[in-house]
Amino acid sequence: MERFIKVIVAGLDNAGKTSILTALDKKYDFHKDIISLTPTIRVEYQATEFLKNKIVFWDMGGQEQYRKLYQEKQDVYFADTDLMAYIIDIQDTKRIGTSLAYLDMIMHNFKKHNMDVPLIISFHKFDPEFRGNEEMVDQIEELKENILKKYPSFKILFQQTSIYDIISIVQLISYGLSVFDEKFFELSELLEKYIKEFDSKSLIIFDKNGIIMSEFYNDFIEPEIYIELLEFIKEHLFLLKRMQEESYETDSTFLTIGNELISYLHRIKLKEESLFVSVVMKEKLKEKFLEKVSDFLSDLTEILKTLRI
Ligand SMILES: Nc1nc2c(ncn2[C@@H]2O[C@H](COP(=O)(O)OP(=O)(O)OP(=O)(O)O)[C@@H](O)[C@H]2O)c(=O)[nH]1
Ligand SMILES: [Mg+2]
Repeated sequence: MERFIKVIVAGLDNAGKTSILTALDKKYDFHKDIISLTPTIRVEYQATEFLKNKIVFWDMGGQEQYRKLYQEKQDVYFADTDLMAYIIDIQDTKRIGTSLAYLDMIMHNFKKHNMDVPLIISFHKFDPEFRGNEEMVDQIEELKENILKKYPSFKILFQQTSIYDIISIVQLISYGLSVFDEKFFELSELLEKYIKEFDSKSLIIFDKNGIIMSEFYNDFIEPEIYIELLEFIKEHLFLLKRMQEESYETDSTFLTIGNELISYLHRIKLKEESLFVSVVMKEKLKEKFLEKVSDFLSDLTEILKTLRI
């Protein structure tokens, strides 16, 4: 049951849409590509795959003349949208009102044509240095409330993103895509169960392109290991790309970076598709993990088999 999924990526000019798509495509070593980006002219298309589906991102250039054009030719641009990622530059405080007005214009089109489009709204350029910034966090909370109130009939998810935090970018698209299959809920329950059994820090299932199908984090992640954990996950994105590109002999590998944590990456082959399990845990729990991992992998495979892959 292959299908095309049309994902509109919209927001004002300079919001960071093309940067997000570039980062998503490359996963690492993309900063030099982002520095040389120029404003998008009308729409650029970028295709990828998620499970058996072909996803086409419509990167909608956000300059004023294009926003007008989209409004005039709504049928061309907004028809058959399966998902919209709307990008708000949270550092461009002066233009947040303009951005909300543009969002409203698009929402108006969806309503007019009875299109029930799920949305993922990203507060972008939420760079790591803003994490503890209360003023910004409060502003984001207020924006979320207002948006939810304004569009009560739409399914809306929110995410904070920054190109300096590649995982936030991967999550943005992953959350959006997970609305397409209810099996993702079962997957999430399984991860919740096993993260407890392993007492691991994170448990993530990636598809072959590094899109997160499901993820779970331990409630207790010590601040001093947080950065290390993210490094491991980044390393896994890198490694799974290599496992895909080169013919890797083994299907699983342990990595050690810091002095407390270790990580495990395992490739599961299903029909023609490869999926990846990423686990980060304390080194001292490795033996316990190895005792249970085969149960986990077989339970997981059972669920994955029922997904449309
Ligand atoms: N600080 C910061 N800057 C970012 C981030 N993402 C993108 N940028 C910068 O924002 C600028 C605009 O990025 P683009 O991706 O070209 O913006 P766009 O939304 O595609 O703009 P249009 O194509 O004109 O609609 C670039 O200079 C990027 O380097 C981010 O997360 N943090
Ligand atoms: Mg652009």
